[in-house]
Amino acid sequence: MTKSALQIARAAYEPKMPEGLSGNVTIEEGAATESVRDQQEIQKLFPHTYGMPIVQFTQTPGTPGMAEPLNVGVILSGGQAPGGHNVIAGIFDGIKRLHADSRLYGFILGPAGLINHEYKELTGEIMDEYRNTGGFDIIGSGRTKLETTAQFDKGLGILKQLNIKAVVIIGGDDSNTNACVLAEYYASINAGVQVIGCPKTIDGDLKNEQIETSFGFDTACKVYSELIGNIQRDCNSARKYWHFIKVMGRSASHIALECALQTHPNVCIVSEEVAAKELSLDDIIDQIATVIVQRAEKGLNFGTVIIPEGLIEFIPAMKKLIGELNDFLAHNQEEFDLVRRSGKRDYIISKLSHKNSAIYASLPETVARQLTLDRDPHGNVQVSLIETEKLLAEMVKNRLDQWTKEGKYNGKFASITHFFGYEGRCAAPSNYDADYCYSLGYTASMLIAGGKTGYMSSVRNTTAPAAAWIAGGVPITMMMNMERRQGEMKPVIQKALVELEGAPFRYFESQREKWAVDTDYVYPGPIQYFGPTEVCDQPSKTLQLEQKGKIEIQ
Ligand code: FBP
Repeated sequence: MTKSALQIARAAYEPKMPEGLSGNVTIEEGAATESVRDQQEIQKLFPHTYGMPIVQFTQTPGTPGMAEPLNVGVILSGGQAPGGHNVIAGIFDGIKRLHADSRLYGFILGPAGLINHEYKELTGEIMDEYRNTGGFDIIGSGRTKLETTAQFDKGLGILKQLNIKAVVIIGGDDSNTNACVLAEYYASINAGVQVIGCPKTIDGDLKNEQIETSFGFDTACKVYSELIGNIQRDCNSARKYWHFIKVMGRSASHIALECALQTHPNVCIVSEEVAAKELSLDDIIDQIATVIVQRAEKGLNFGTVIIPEGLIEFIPAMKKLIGELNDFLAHNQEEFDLVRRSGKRDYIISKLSHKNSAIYASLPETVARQLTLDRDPHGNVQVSLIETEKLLAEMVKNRLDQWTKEGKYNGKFASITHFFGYEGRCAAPSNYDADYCYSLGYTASMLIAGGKTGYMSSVRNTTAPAAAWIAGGVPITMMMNMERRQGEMKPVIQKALVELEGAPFRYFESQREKWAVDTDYVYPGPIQYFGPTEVCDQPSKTLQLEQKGKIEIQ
């Protein structure tokens, strides 16, 4: 592999670790735990893994060791997130420290690798190629769901063959829910295989009292913020464009909010607020157009609007429309496929209920078409394929044209649209993510050594210097509740949406009017890997506000 100078320098970076993980590691157990809600149902479904205590590691002198080698399997599940390779490096170094003959096996292309018995041994040489790099390419990732006992039994075959004592599943809320179900199943049949989860997703929506953040969020937001900052500097230089910038986040708006905290755009839409205030698409267009008018009055015919990827499904009326479309297409896909392309829009308009039909008819042609395209395997619309940024730009233009005719506006308006997602998911991890991920992986190996199963690796207090971080494990059942999924009540990890009462949103709310009309842009610049700690090691603004109530360094 040819490497850049930065890659070579970065390969030598030694992630900072919590003191509790150095030397010999002792496990301290807390009190029994309960699930966040629906305790009785969850306990019934997870009799072997429910109620376990939170555990925390403390350091005692000596070197951790085991009498026998410890073979471990690792799976990367779902969308890529910066730092995944360091989680694997942490597991590798952890198990090698426990016994030099321990082996680490990576299952190829996600959970499917376990089911199909596709794996590769991760040797020291391979590992050294991937330390502190972005991407999941060391073994690849996939979105196959591990959920049936037939899959679990098939997986057990290869685990037994390789003498694997534990599997680490690195994934988001759904993958960790599945890790918990797998842990319970293997415990119930005395399979002799432990299962540990690791919190991954750039979306930042796998977090709770014990899990401060999912890895990858920090780096991805820093990459998007660098790009947004560059665009802001460009639009503040040319002074002629409004940029509509959609950022990833399938459901929650954490990425959009964090990018706003880092860059101070003129507008940032937060889906959770849209849902709470029951705003319509029209209200959102009005809000954006009003800011454009206010800035035009000051001669500022340029600006930035940040849009969360999942917005469309949080607009109550759009949610209803999408729900009816999902149902309709689930039952009439064949007939719909037979309709000629030019007639599809009218066909849908003729089939929907009166209200939804009117909303559908009001949408621009492209978005109307995108709403009827490519359902995912569960029959849901894929929001990342809907060009919300174009939808909003086009509708804002129409609104401004109308206001011009009515004499309410006489500024100029030209827009450019962007979608930032894939640009950030495989970036080289920031120091925060490199350190956090390595610690999560090392912690996972110590949880395995401690005989734990059904736990998620946890590293807390991460706004403090790394030495003071607290490593341990949280029973996954503790994060669960019952939710309706595809018509059935299922145990799932609660997804963390943006809390409107939380410090990050509150801070944004207190600043947004100023950011709207003033040009108070921040240009964060690229992630720095070498240099002063206040430049290189800052956690996200979201985390700073959540933990300290303030942003320490802009
Ligand atoms: P995970 O939740 O699996 O981490 O993935 C999140 C995400 O990056 C979303 O932000 C985005 O909507 C989605 O993945 C895109 O999925 P795909 O990689 O399948 O295009």
